[in-house]
Amino acid sequence: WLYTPYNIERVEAGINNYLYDLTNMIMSTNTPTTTRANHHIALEDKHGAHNYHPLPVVLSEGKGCHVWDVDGKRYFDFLSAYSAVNQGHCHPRIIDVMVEQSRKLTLTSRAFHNDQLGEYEKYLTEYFKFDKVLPMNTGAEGVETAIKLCRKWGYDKKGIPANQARIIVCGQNFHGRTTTIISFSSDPDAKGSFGPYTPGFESVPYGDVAAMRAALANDPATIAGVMVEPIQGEAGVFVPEHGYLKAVATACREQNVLFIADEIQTGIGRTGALLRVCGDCSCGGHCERQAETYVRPDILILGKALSGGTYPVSAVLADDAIMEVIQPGQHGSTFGGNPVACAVAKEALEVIRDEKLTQNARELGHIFRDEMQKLVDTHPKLLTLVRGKGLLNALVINDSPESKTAWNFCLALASKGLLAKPTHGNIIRFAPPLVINKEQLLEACGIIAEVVREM
Ligand code: IF1
Repeated sequence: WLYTPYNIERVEAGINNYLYDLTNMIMSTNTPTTTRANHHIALEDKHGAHNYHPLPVVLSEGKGCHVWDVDGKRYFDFLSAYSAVNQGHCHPRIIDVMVEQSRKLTLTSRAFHNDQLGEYEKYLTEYFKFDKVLPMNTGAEGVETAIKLCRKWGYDKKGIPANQARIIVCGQNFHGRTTTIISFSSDPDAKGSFGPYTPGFESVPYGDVAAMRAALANDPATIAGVMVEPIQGEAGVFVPEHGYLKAVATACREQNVLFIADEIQTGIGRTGALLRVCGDCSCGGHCERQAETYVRPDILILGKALSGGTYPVSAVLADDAIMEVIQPGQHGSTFGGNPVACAVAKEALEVIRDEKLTQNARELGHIFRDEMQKLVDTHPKLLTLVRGKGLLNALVINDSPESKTAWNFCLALASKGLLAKPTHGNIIRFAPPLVINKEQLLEACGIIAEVVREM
């Protein structure tokens, strides 16, 4: 086992790691990073735009729920590229399909047909039980697509007067970073100084059914849609009260308004359900059991894990009565629906099903929150609470959002071999790949507990 090429690399990397640590000690640089890591960080700093503030870790390999840095140090990945690598890093089945398809045909544009698109569209629409899909690449493009589709439906089908269509969104939302999407953001960093903004959006507090009903009662003839995240990720993993999504969807139906679910982060098993709108079930909303809580969105947006984090693939799903409003020339993308994306996404969804990753997320989610709750109970000075669903969870640090406590917590976690990132200053999101097993999860919980005790 030790002498497989893979492990020999590991041993070599370990020796390098030791040598670099030694160099650092001798030079007393006093930085948490090694010379090799610093080299990469300095390059980014000099030549890249400073639009991110990453943890000082430079990764070069990934497998399953682990990643390795340039010095061969192994970490648990508890961010999963913001829930894009649900299937685990470099899943062999997905990589094989990607390589195989890349050798045959990568891009045709939609000016011609390709032999992967139709198969994928059939598979995806059957998997999520919608009539049609419109394939795109990034999550933000998926959201833009849903907005255009919703507005056009509003004009063509609902009869909203030209340029009057409105879409209701929620406060503290995160739907992406295009100029239209940031127009309805409440985050000053995401939105500030990027105006003028796209009109036609109105925001109501998240989780507040009465506020949503009031917004929908105000001139409903000009409202085309309501767009929500079933759990707000960026806001700090805010789980709305049981029944919220159903109540919003019902209010939408009463006013002939489309209910749009942005499941880019919550979808594809992450929260212990195939889609979060299914409630606590993995049926995809097609069993009787969940009838009271299940919500079938009129428009469903998927991204991130749709490719298992190997390739940007997003999708907008809807039934014929909605999707038919989009005609040739009205929307598209050079790369949307390309053969590699189609082959990869189909395999990525098969992996979710074959490896029962939704169920795993649900079961391990309970264990994780139980373990974290023990820490919250025993360390109330440091920890406020744990919340989440499935393997999308957050630990709230008992300090102000301006404090450095959560950041320092994450640095300490990284030094012990676990990667997570603070959001909104004092919240730490924990979202490992869904392929993590119970033993690994408990080991990771042990690392978190160690840091809690030390802090
Ligand atoms: C970044 C957060 C996660 C999303 C939902 C659309 C998109 C996203 C619900 C756009 C993207 C990302 C982007 C990433 C940070 C990240 C994020 F912290 F900002 F909120 F995941 F938690 N809808 N989320 O969460 O998808 O265009 O990026 O493919 O660095 O901006 P995209």
